Amino acid sequence: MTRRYPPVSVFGVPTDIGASRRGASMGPEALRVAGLVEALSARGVDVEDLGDLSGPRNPLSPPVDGYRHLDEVVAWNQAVYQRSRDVLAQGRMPILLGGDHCLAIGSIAAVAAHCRKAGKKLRVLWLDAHADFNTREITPSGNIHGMPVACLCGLGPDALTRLGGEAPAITPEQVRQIGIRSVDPGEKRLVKEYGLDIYDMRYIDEVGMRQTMEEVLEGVDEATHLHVSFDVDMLDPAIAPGTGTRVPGGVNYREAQLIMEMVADTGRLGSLDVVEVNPALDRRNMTAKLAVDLVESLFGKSTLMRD
Ligand code: B3U
Ligand code: MN
Ligand code: MN
Repeated sequence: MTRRYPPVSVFGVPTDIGASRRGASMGPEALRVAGLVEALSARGVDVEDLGDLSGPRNPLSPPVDGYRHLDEVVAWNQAVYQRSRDVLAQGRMPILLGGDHCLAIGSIAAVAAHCRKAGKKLRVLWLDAHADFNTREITPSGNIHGMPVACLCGLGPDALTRLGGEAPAITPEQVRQIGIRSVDPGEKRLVKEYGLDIYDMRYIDEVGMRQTMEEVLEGVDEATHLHVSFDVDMLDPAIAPGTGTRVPGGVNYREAQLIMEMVADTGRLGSLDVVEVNPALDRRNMTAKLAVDLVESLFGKSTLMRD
């Protein structure tokens, strides 16, 4: 059986505004150079590349009231929100090439608004080494790429929590986090308080990736829209060194492939972010190439039975 995928619109969001190390702004080109668009079209996907969004430059300022570069982060996310909604309204699947992870505030707010309108159930798979659930009170850095899940769940400044008008955009029950292994002390308390469903590395070690993904995907049905927010720092730094906040002990190659294959098998992938690729820290574009390899699996490449 050949699985049919909806048409895809890829766009780049070349910024590192939410991070403290520069370089993720080069991520979109690195992913293109690694052949992302060609790989999708080789899978038979109808894919267009809309080019890059633009936004303010990184002023490299210190945090103000707990947030670094809030105005600039808002400007980028307004652009991401609008472009994502436009793509979804055309019946196409947005694939956002980051850029740092603060951009998921705009993309997921747009997907949530789209799902509400279309009567779809949204589930967000957050693939990351970090929980990204900080707030201005507890952040160790002021970096907003450590806050997107909290903002989406309504914890944060109005300009980010209300991008789509309503707040919160999503509830913690809609989120499954996979690959987590670095959570700050205050953040730990907050994820417990909000009941986030976290499949951390210890859990993956103990039960294996197959059972983890079965649990992650439990209840997904025809009415479900799956949004995958893929921070490449979920991967072990040995195979993915090109990212700003590397944490040892990450997801290995086979486990990462299985995540993507099991998502592909559901046939419910509706939108995707690929974020935190930092070519300045990479070796021969290997992190971008691996990300492309994994995106191919998300589109059914290695699922022999369904090809
Ligand atoms: N939790 C830390 C580090 C971090 C979060 N996300 C990334 N790094 N990429 C923070 O600064 O919030
Ligand atoms: Mn992240
Ligand atoms: Mn991360």
